[in-house]
Amino acid sequence: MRIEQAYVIVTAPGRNFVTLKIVTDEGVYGIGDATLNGREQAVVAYLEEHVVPTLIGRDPQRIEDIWHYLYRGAYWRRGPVTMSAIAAVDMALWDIKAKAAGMPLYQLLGGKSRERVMVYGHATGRDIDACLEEVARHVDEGYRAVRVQAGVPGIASIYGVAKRAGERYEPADSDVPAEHVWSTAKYLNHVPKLFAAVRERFGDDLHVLHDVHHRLTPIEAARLGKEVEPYHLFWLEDCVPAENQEGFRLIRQHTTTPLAVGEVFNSLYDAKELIENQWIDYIRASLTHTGGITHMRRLADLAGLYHVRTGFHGPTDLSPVCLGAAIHFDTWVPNFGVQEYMPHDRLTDEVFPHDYRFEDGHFLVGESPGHGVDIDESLAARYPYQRASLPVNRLEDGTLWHW
Ligand code: CS2
Ligand code: MG
Repeated sequence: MRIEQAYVIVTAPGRNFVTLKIVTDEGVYGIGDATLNGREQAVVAYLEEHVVPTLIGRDPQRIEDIWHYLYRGAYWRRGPVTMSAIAAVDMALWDIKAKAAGMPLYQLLGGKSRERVMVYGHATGRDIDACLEEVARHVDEGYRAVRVQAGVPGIASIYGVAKRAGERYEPADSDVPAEHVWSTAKYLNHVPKLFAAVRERFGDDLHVLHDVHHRLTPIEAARLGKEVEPYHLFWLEDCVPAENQEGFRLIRQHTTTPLAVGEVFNSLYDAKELIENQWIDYIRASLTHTGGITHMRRLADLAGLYHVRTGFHGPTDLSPVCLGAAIHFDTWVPNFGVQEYMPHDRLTDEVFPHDYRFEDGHFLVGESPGHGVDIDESLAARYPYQRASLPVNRLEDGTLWHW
């Protein structure tokens, strides 16, 4: 089998998605997700200029060799653009291998470790009451785990909270980055009240999660972790920026609230100290941004040695291709924790037909050969790329801060 053709498809059925399609001389093809929110065109150029020309004529069954060829052959290792491009190739090649074998991807990985994959949904509201209504809606829809984010009095707009009631929050929503104003003091005073209200109304059984979006320092994160301990969070996510992995040592010394991190990571090396020192409980990387299935299974295996479980990133800005492949991975991986789920809109689901199913707070993996997600290219062509950007935060005195 040889790779005959490879090309990139950019489509924006509501938001941008970058898909790599690899076609073989035997007619079998595979697709991979290369979407890097707000930086999509950088990955398109990387793939078209530097990756696709090197793939033509290669044996697509040699996934491991092609991964190392692209990783080492670039000389410039790692980084989100490089690793998203490699991931798209990797995902497409696993899709091809599984189709050629006539098996769903999870079988090639080692078979089922579980019958279904627990997900967490997103409840957001401008204030605590509105947020509780959203949590209630998720519980009614069968979710066992819900991420809870609410507006904070005195902060006009918060990334991670929907702008209007009933709407979902959209990570990248403006042509150039919007600038929000942030107050750590107001936030820290408010979050424990939110979780007290959640436990009061929904009792102890619901898994509740919270995302800090990298906005605290380690000692502030330690305070938050301690103060929400009575409400038994499933996890506290991205409580500090993780470039300095040592920061988690300090947080860990102070709190038993489980910690999750990793959605901006792009390689195992970003997480190595965090895992080996047992400073975290969940690794949140995604197949798309972290080198695909080949690299993520190394990361998951390392994590498993240290009791760290997976909790893959699953926002709307990763395409159904990534989500579909992740559900196969989650079905197999022994140290699974939870899968994030922000449902794609109807149009996106039409552009990317798939065989995974959401039922009763869980995903059920499909049985069709490959990762079970396809792309309708003629429909995709109707929705051209539209630039969109993630926001930034400034402190009240104007200092540029994290999201
Ligand atoms: C969020 C994401 O899903 C999450 O936990 O942090 O919405 C994230 O901000 C976006 O994927 C960024 O593109
Ligand atoms: Mg997050």
